Amino acid sequence: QCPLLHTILFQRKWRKFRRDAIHLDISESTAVGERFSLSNAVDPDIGSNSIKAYYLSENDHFDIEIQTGRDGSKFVDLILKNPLDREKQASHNLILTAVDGGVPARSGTASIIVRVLDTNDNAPQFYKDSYNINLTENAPIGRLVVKLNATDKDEGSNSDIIYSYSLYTSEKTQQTFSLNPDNGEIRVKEMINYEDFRIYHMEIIATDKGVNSLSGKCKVKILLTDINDNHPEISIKSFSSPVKEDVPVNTVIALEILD
Ligand SMILES: [Ca+2]
Ligand SMILES: [Ca+2]
Ligand SMILES: [Ca+2]
Ligand SMILES: [Ca+2]
Repeated sequence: QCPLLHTILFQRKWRKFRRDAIHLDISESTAVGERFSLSNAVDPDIGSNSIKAYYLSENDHFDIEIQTGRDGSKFVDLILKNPLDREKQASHNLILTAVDGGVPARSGTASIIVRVLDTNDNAPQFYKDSYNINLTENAPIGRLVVKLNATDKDEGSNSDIIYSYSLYTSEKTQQTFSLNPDNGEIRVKEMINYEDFRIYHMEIIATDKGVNSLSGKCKVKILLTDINDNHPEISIKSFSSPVKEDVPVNTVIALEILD
């Protein structure tokens, strides 16, 4: 049989809904049981009075429920039967089929495109819980120590992150190392000296900019490594009795070397 003729026959038999696609925006936090009207999807040519049944394509999240009005017309609602998760599936494509009571029965289909809207239900997460970083003392001011990177599975401002020191981070540490709130870069802010202080502990918080903001934490330990930057100090001990004038050359008086 001619494929083109077959297609034409097929199109005649299958009537169309008023709209080919129904677009619904549904928040991922929508409660199970919530309903969304699909009634205006029906083609007036079929006539809601004559519709006998609706069918929804098989899926994990939605059901339909049909209600009959006083005049016998049928209304169809889409009902959420399982919670949505935008981070797992951001859109759902369903097919709604309406069948009328004629002989032979006529039917039509419309696609339902559900876009899942984001809510802030994921906290920012650092790649690791803790970082140990070795840093040579006397590193120049402005030197990058580490760039932290936290990610957030949500969308838009729900996933935009601000970095900050937690209260656990001492003032001295905060004075010595700067933290860029926008990009998570930690840089040397003050002269660092191994002989003064060897380990800095910090805790960084990543907070998202969502309405009910969520946050994640990580610990950073900066260990200074020594370089030989101290000249030996020489002190000459004084004796109770002065050195005699006629002391022979090469006699050791007293030397103490401190480093
Ligand atoms: Ca989610
Ligand atoms: Ca978030
Ligand atoms: Ca989300
Ligand atoms: Ca040193």
